[in-house]
Amino acid sequence: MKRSIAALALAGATVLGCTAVLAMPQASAAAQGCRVDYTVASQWQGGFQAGVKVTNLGDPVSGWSLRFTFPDAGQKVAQGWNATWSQSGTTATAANVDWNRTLGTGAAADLGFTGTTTGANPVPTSFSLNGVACTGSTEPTPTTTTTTTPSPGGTPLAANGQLHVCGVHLCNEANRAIQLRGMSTHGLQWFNSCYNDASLDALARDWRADLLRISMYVQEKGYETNPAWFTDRVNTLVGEAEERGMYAIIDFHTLTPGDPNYNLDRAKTFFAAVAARNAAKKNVIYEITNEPNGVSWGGIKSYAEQVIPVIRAADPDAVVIVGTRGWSSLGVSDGSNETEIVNNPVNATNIMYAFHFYAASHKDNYRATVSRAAATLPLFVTEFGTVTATGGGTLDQAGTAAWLDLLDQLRIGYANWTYSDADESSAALTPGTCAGSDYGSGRLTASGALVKSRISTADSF
Ligand code: IDC
Repeated sequence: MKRSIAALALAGATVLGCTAVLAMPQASAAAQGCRVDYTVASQWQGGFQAGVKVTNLGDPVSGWSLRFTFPDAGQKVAQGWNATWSQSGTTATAANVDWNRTLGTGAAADLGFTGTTTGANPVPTSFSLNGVACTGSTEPTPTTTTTTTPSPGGTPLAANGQLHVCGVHLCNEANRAIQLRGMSTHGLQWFNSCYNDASLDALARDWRADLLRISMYVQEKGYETNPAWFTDRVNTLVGEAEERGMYAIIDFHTLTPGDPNYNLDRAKTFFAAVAARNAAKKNVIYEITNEPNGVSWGGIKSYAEQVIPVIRAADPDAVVIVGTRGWSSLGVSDGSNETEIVNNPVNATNIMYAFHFYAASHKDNYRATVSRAAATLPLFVTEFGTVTATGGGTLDQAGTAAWLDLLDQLRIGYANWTYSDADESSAALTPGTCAGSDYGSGRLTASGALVKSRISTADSF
């Protein structure tokens, strides 16, 4: 839900107030107006991190810059994201980057930055978008500020229906190649409380996610410890995604041990149950093994050829995704490449192959492999991180942008690790978020803001 007033909020949800009306357009002029939600996500001695969500309330703009003034001359933008940041005196400017150049009516860009400060840390003032003050309303028709943004064509699920693989792409019922973009849960055994009505509403409406990947670890206190509970929880989350018009990837999150055959019997039991339960649903995609490691491609293929028939017996038309060698790197992390799959594909139809990357660890040689493989193999990036492969470490903004630009260009779907409040830099939500009911912009980490800004752009279904 969009708020209808201009609010400048600090962490702790203090509404600091709305300001005077500006932007009186002439009768023939384009409607202009904007709202800014400014949130201090965290503060420390000498520094702070802020989220700046700018919502365009006027006619669509293509190319924009947001300006604001720091009341304290000691405040400086140190590093920003989702825009090109600059500062002159106390005036900071955030100019659009390529992928958020267009802001439709009601569309928002989530920007953020870390800043330095020498003293008090007051909230900036005088926000303006393309020179028009962000008062939270347009003139002269304030009613436009209370409408929620209709998503064209309804939800992703309503727009696309039952999916299938066509050539190297994922296609919708109209046989059009589509890209699904969304988020992965963290391990349900640890972060189950992060998947509730409020968080899933935010994911579907605010993030405009097409997809929820449901990561069900098998080991590490996962499925093997309580098959009935995990099966039930996965089924429930598939239904929660469906209610909100999102697709759901059921991820049988094998990791350690890396040979999926270790879990073959469990996989057959689990997939027989979830495929029977969800057969009538159009929003389900099955990912039969997360990241095979320490196992040959032949071993993975053999596993796939035993699990896929179990799924097909219950749910014949669903897309199935098969993990690849070397932690779903198409073999690259094991010194191989996609040719081992191209020369010896899984003997099944309507399947895709998984590729995973972590932007700070996996660079050009991985991108080159994906570019090449995408010409022959249907690929789905069922998991990626903006950080290092440990799930922590530095956020690699440039690497993430390079990857997502490539995936957009190739129309390869993706899910980001993770939609959780884990205390690690890959998590999209700040620690403690899931203990409350606020999943708004103020709870985003730098990674969350970056990924949300990509996922929430208009789909090209
Ligand atoms: C990581 C989690 C971390 C957890 C660890 C062990 O982020 O909290 O302690 O798993 O289970 C993957 C895996 C994914 C990893 C992630 C980051 O699919 O399970 O999650 N990662 O290390 N592959 C590459 C990176």
